[in-house]
Amino acid sequence: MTINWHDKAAAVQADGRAVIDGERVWASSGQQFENLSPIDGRRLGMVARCDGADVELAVTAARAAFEDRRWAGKSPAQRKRVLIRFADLMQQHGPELALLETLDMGKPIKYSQTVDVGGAANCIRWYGEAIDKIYDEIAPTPADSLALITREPVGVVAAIVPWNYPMLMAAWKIAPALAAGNSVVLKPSEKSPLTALRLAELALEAGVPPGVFNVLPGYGAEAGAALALHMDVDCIGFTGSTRVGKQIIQMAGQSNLKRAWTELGGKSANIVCADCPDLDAAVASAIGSIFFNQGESCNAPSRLFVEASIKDRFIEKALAMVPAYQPGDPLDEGTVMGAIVDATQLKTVMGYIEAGRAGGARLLAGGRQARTETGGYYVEPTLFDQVSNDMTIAREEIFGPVLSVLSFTDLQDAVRQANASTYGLHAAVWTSEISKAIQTSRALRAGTIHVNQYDNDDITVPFGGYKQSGNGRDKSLHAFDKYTELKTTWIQIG
Ligand code: TXE
Repeated sequence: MTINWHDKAAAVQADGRAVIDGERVWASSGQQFENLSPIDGRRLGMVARCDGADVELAVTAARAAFEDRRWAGKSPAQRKRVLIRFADLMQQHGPELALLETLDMGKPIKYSQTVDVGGAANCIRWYGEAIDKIYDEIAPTPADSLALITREPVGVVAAIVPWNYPMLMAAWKIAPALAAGNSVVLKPSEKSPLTALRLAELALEAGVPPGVFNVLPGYGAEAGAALALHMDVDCIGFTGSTRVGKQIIQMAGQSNLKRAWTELGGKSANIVCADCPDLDAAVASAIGSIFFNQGESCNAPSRLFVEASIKDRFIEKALAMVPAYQPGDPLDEGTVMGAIVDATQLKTVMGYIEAGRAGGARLLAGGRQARTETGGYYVEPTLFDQVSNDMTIAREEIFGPVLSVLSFTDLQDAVRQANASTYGLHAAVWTSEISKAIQTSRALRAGTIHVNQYDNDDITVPFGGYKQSGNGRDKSLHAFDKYTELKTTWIQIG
């Protein structure tokens, strides 16, 4: 069935009220902010501008829900059933959620449906399914004792998430946190609050008790900081910029030393050796991955290192692919690159393009705004050649559709340059030689190393970074480590 997204979009009336203790409410101050679509600048609705007072209400509700065990006290199998129902409801409401996501942050509707709704629902389902299959431990202590090692929920978890994958990043935090029995207060980005609010309603409908999952839209410096500083929040899971990640950890230390987990920026290196097994696949992946989500991905392979002997051929093939990524109307099913999230981010991206030019890199494609007549924010897919690792565009996270091409003659030197970054989120190497692949993978300091691909992903693998790309890991069973405490109960038996 084909959906007429434009008709549906015209009918959207966004509900920007917070969800606290199971109720849709405006901010207690009465303050609101405007939510504009980056597709065409149109107003989607007004959103509650929550601040410290609302954080107080939400944390109090979350704490009460945790203390009376209305959720934590359910058996893992009971929580599983509710979470699976929640995932089912997300899929049933898939078109609505996808449309909200696309209108709110500008990504193509085709990806909102598959990557965002599909990925987020799968994440909720996966943690729901996992939780009743995890056993606790007994330590190998002396015979006169029995030491139980059990996992308990940490209590009240705050989750602060960004705008690039609003629903998916929310799911990566709330799914393991809720499955483990915690209460959650989620603060979506002020740039993309709509799907998180809808998720909270669907969670209630699925049977997550009121107070267990609260959503507070608002600004970082107001609602976000109040959560990070709150004395009764036990744990905070953050995805966003490295700049704010550092503040989150400081605020945790300044307040109650809440556990602070951060998934931050990246400047991932994609190293293509001359013996790469399939040059066309390497080109398609390098181009597809940097322009996916308009380049607004923390793991985007934004530094491309190509071995000098194949560089000309590589670039020729890459340039042939670039026009396919020309930004289009995000509501058209055929569009593969959409709008940049807002005017601020557009300015940031254009500033980096200017810095690339001024720094001496050679602009091979793009470099300009597009679709300006729409009133939205679009940037052409942009390729810079002759980039060196010390240029601003090779050092700083652009978070836009801009690829920097560097070349190398010595693989060890390429690895050294790849590692010469404050970030360490993802990296890749393309080669036909297995020992070279493994040696390179071992030498690269990043949380995920891709070999002969960049695009594969799965909820079963951890996601997170080395160095200033953050700490802790989202996804996989390892995410439970962040949202549970280990308790030892030592029993004397003789
Ligand atoms: O992120 P912020 P912004 C990078 C990317 C982008 C840049 C700026 O390079 O260009 O960051 O984006 C909340 N206390 N990434 O400004 O500010 C904020 O409200 C508590 C990479 O949008 O880090 C939002 O919910 N919270 C990244 C969240 O933090 C605060 C994804 C992220 O916003 C706060 C996003 C404060 N003082 C941006 N200030 C990735 N790695 O995926 C802000 N927030």
